[in-house]
Amino acid sequence: MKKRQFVDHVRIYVRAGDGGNGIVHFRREKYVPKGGPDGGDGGDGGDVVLKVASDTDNLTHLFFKSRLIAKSGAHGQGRGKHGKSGRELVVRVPPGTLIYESDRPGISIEDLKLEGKPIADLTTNGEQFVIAKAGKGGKGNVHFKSSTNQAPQEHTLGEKGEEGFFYLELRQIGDAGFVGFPNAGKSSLLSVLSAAKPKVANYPFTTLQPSIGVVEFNSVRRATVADIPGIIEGAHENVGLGHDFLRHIMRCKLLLFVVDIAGIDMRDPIEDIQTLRKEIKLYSDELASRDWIIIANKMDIDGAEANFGILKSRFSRIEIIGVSALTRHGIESLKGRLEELIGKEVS
Ligand SMILES: Nc1nc2c(ncn2[C@@H]2O[C@H](COP(=O)(O)OP(=O)(O)OP(=O)(O)O)[C@@H](O)[C@H]2O)c(=O)[nH]1
Ligand SMILES: [Mg+2]
Repeated sequence: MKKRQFVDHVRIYVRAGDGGNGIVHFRREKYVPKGGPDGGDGGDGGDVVLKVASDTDNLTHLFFKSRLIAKSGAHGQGRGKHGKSGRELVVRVPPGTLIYESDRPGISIEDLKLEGKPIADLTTNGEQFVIAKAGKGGKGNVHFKSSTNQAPQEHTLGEKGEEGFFYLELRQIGDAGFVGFPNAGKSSLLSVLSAAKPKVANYPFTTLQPSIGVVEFNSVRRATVADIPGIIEGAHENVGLGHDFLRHIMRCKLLLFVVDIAGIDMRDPIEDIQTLRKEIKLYSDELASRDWIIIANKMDIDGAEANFGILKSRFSRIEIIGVSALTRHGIESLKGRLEELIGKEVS
C-alpha cells in the first residue's frame, strides 16, 4: 500500500461568501395598487474559519482540497423576508499551524518567512481564526421608508466576501525536541518518556514524520517533546530526508541531542555530535543558539562507558546524561532534569 503523504506546508485559496443584496419590493394586496415597501435584507455570507483540532497532526487534507470557498448569502425577498445566510466554512488544522499571507503566486515558503511575520499562530485546541471575513447582506427598501419617501427605491447591495491566497505551515509545538542520527534511539526514548508509541526499528529513517509526546512528571507538571526523523551529514543539502523537518523543532526551548554512545553502526559519537551541531547551524543560527544537552543513549552496550568518558571530556561544558531506552537505566534522572528545564504547570 502506498504510504500516505505527510504534508506540513501548503498554499491555499480562500473566499468568504458575499452578502446577498437588499431588494426593492412593494407590498401587493388585492385592490391596493401599490402597498408600502417590503423589500427584505440580503443574508450575510459565510466566513472561512480555521479551527484548531488536536486530533489532526498534518495539513494533508488541505493539499487535496486547497480552495476553501464559503457560501454566499441569499438576496432579500418580498414581505420583508431576509435572504438566507451563507453557512460558514470551518476547516480543521493541527495545533502549531502558522498562517502567512501569500498574494504573490509561486513565492516559496522560505522567502515568505524572510519577508514577513505570520498573521496568525494557532496553537490551542478549539482556537478559531477567521481567515476570510464574509460580506454583510445589503438592506432592503423596507428600511428607507419615511414620511417624505413613501415609495423608496433605495436599497444597498451585499458586500463582497474577502478572498486571498495564504500559506499554512505546521510547526509542531514541543518544549524540547530530539536531534539525532537515524537509529540513535530517539523514538525509543520518546516511548519510554511518554505515552506516545512511535515506531521503533533497527533500520535508519524509521521515523518519517514528526510526532509529539507528552511527558508527565507528576500530577501538575508536564512537558511536550518532539520526535523528528533522523538528521545526517549534508541534510542541509537535502541528503537523507533533508533538514525540512527541523522546522518542527523551531519552537522548542531546549534541544536534546541524542547519540548512540555505543557507536554500534561503526559510528563515532563525538563526530556525530559535531556533525549534528554543524547541520543545525547551517539550517538556522537561531536554532543553534538554543539551549542544548546531550542524551547518551544505549549505555547498556559494551564500550558505551568508555565512549561516555571521552564524550564528557570533549564536551566538558555541555550537560550529558547517560541512559538506556532499552533497560530504562537513567530514564528517571533524565525525566528529573527535563522537569527542571522545561516542566510546566498544567493549566
Ligand atoms: N541496546 C539498545 N538498543 C536501543 C536503545 N535504544 C534504542 N535501541 C534500538 O535502536 C534501534 C533504533 O531505535 P529507534 O528508536 O527507532 O531510533 P530513532 O533514532 O528513532 O531512528 P530513526 O527514526 O530511524 O531516526 C532500535 O532497534 C531500538 O530497539 C538502547 O538504549 N539500547
Ligand atoms: Mg525514530
